[in-house]
Amino acid sequence: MVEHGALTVIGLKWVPSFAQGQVRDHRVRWALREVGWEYEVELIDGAHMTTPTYRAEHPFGQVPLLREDGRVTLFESGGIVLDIAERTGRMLPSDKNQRALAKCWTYAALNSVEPFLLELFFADMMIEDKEVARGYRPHAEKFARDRLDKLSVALGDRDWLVGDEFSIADLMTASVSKVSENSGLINDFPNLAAWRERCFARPAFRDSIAEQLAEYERHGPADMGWDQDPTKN
Ligand SMILES: N[C@@H](CCC(=O)N[C@@H](CS)C(=O)NCC(=O)O)C(=O)O
Repeated sequence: MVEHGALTVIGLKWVPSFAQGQVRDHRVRWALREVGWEYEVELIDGAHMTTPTYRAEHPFGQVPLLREDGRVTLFESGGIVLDIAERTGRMLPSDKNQRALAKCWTYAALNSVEPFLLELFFADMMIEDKEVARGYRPHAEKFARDRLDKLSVALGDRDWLVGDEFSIADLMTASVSKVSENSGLINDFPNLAAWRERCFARPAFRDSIAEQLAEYERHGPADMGWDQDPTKN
């Protein structure tokens, strides 16, 4: 049993419906639930993220953040998940080569997959000038599709990305794939869609998402300090 201090995951009080289920603190909750570490949740609003106190903890004023009594506060979802895995020895293959590979995948998820899926997400949901968005979308989709295609080849017919068991490679990559959820692109790759279902069927994932969605249900745009849902302007 690995000792740890009292844990608090920092998340947001509310986000628009298209982002619900995607906010990255679910990665931290998922990892903590996988290893059986209990945590509290603190929900913050838009103004709080800009305060110097919060910026001292999170340089970019974002979520997630993981506070732990007696330990440094951690930011950046991949770094936090990796730290939880290394401390507990869970979600990492026992073979040292496979273990190193699982860590590589954690970085690959964030650096080689997520940025490409984010472009598609921006084209579909975030670029306000719809003409610009329409013009850009085919390029964004081409690059996103290319990354998913390569990911699909890398996974092949195996159940998990590295070794024979679920690892942080799967947790991070499956979570990252949610970024382009609205596009439905992953369904063009049946092995990826099935693998992702396997990841998302895990109780730790389901419970972390349910917990997050229930929090959004209890809040609204005003709790974030917004007059209205910013996507309804
Ligand atoms: N690379 C960071 C990204 C964090 C991030 O983009 N967080 C979003 C929520 S999912 C956020 O805080 N957005 C509000 C903002 O950037 O002001 C991570 O993985 O932790």
